[in-house]
Amino acid sequence: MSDPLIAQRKDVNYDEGKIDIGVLPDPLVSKVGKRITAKEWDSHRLELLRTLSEHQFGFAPTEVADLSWKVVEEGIMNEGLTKRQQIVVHLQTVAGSMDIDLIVFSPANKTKCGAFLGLNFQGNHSIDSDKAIRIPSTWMRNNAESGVSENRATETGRGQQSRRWPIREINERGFVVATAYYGDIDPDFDDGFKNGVHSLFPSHKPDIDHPDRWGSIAGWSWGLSRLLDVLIQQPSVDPTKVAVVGHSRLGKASLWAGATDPRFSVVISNNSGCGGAALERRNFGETVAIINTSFPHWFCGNFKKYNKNEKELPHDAHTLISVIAPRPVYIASATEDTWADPKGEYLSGHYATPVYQLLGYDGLVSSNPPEPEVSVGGRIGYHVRTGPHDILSYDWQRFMDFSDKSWKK
Ligand code: GTR
Repeated sequence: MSDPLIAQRKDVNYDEGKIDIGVLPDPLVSKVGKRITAKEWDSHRLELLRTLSEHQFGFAPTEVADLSWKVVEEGIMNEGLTKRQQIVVHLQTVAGSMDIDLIVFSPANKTKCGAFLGLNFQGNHSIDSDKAIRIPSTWMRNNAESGVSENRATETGRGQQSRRWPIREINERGFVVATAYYGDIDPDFDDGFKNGVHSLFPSHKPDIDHPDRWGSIAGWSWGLSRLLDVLIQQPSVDPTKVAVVGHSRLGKASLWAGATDPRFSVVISNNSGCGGAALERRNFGETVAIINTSFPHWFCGNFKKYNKNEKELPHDAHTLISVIAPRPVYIASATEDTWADPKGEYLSGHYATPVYQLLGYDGLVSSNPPEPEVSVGGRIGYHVRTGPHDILSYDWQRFMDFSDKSWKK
C-alpha cells in the first residue's frame, strides 16, 4: 500500500515563483476595520488570541486542575556543575488524574537563574545518559533506533537525544534548563481524545470534529503552563525569567504557550514550520491541508476549513507572533528544513514587526532573511542555521544570547 504522507509530499510546492500570499490580515486593524493604537493593544491582543483559538488551536478549558508536586530524586552531574531534580507533577480533576515527570537541571549552588522550559520527544532519559533519570511509562511512538517498541520506552533510549539538550553548556552560562516528555501530557496519536490531558476535562468538547475544541498542540501548551506553575517555585529559578522553547511540533506548542501565558518572558520557536511560525499563505513545503490530514488531532476542527483555502484564514502565522508582543520572541530555521519553510518562518516575524514598532520596539525590518549563522533583529530575533531539521548547540547559544540580552534590560 502506498504511504499517503509520501504521496502528499510529492505534490508539495518548493518554487518561490509560484507563491502568492495575497493580502495578509493586518494585526493592527480590529474586526470592524478600526486602526489600533498602542493604548488599545492589550485588549486587541485578546481579540486576536480568540481568533487564533477559534480557527486554529481551539479553546483550552477554563476550569483548573488541582496541582501538586513532589521532588522524587536529586543528583549532581557534569563534575559538580549541574544539580538535577526530578519532580512528579500531579494533576487532578473530578474526571481523573495524571502525572508528568519534570526534570530540572540547574547550575549547582545558584539561585534565581534565568530558565528554559521545553518539552522533549523521547522521554527525559533520552536527553542525558545518567542512569538515575526516570523512563516514561506513557505511550511513545515506536522507534527502533531509540529502542521504543510496543509503544514503550526502554533503556536503549538513554542519551539518544542529548545533541538536542546541551545541558552542560546551558548550566555553564548560568541558566536552568527544564523539560518533560510531551507524551506525558498528551500521547501524540489520534485517539479521539480518550487519554492524556483531554481526558481530564471530558465535558470540554471532546469530539475530533468539534469546530473549536482544543487539539493536542493546545494540550501540550497547557501542560507547559502547568510545568511553569511548578518551575517558578524552585529556588534556582527567577520566576520573571523563564523562556519557553520548542522544536518542530513542540515549537508550535511553544509559540502557543507563549501566546497564551504571559508569564513566559521570552518565547522561542525552533523549526516550527506549518501551524507554527511559517506563513500558511505561502504554501511552501508543508501546507494546512497536509498537516490536518497527517495529524487531525493537532489543531481544532475549524482549522480544516482552510485546507487548500489559506487565504480565507482570518489570521496567519504573523498574527501568532504578534500576540506575543511586547514580549521578546525568537524564531530559528535551518537551511535544509524546506518542509518547514525557513523564509516563511522569517516573514512571520517581519510582518509582526509593525506591532512591536507601535509598542516602541524593533523587530525584523528587512523583508529579506539574513545569511546563515547571522542572528538578526530586535525584540523579534531570527537566525537560520546551516543544516537539517534539528535543534543543536548553535541554536541554543543564540537562544541564550537573545534571552540574556532581553532579561538584562
Ligand atoms: C512533521 C510535521 C511537521 C513537524 C515535524 C516534527 O512530520 O509534518 O509539522 O511538526 O513533524 O514535529 O518533527
